[in-house]
Amino acid sequence: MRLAFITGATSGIGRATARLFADNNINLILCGRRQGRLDSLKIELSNQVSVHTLTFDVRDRDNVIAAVGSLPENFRSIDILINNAGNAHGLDSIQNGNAEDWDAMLDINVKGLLYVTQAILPGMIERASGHIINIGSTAGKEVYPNGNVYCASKHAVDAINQGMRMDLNGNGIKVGAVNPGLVETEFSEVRFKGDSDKAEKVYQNFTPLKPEDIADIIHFAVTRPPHVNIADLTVMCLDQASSTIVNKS
Ligand code: NDP
Ligand code: 8X3
Repeated sequence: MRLAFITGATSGIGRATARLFADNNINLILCGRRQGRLDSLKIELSNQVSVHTLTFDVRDRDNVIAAVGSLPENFRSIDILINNAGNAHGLDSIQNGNAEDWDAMLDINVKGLLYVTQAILPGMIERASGHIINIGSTAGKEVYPNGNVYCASKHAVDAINQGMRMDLNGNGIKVGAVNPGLVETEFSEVRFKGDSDKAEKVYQNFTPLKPEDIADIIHFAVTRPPHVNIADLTVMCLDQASSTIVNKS
């Protein structure tokens, strides 16, 4: 059985991926900051697969290293890394932007992804085997008004995904990105700092993607034959044509 390490498993895309992987006999290391949610998910999925949880903030490099270093022997051979933890913080013009939001997005979405990857890669390189999936976004392919720094963080994920694939070429490790458009998760709740009305409006009057849709695509990517690597995949709901064009009629 393969073993997957999923960051941001407490919610949305990460949690849906954990559930689908469990349904398909992939053992799990589930990560996030909310210990209670990790505990519940472990209870839910432990009758299907082996589950280990790690509670850490991806922004804290020492914690990332300590968490990965604390893995028990039977959870050390990680086959799949899903670099999913991330969020938008705020939706403001550059002139009205909040520097703390900028720090959060760059520290979590970009530096956190790098810290986790750096902690896990040595084992994959040693075994000459592994699969890394970076969760980017349509915001990493185009910029939308007031999306400035979130879009920059996801453009960075796009660049890192390409760079990782080049640098790891010849090491037996697959690297690819899945770039979703609008997915109804806690994403907008976080972006709007708990303003549920504002968050709900983002997904009203059209049918957005569900986290399970993205989990399905991630599972497709990790079940291709050994010689096939999904390098870069963008997915939107039927009603979305770009970041700013969404059919809400
Ligand atoms: P959610 O808010 O539902 O989930 C975000 C996950 O990231 C949570 O499990 C959260 O766990 C984790 N996370 C956030 N900050 C940290 C941190 N500092 N340290 C560790 N874990 C953290 O959002 P989504 O599921 O939608 O987002 C998942 C990924 O998908 C993100 O990278 C996002 O940018 C991307 N994405 C989302 C889209 C959407 O429309 N929803 C579209 C395109 C991409 P916890 O709070 O427990 O730490
Ligand atoms: C999430 C999609 O359009 O809200 O990455 O930025 S969007």
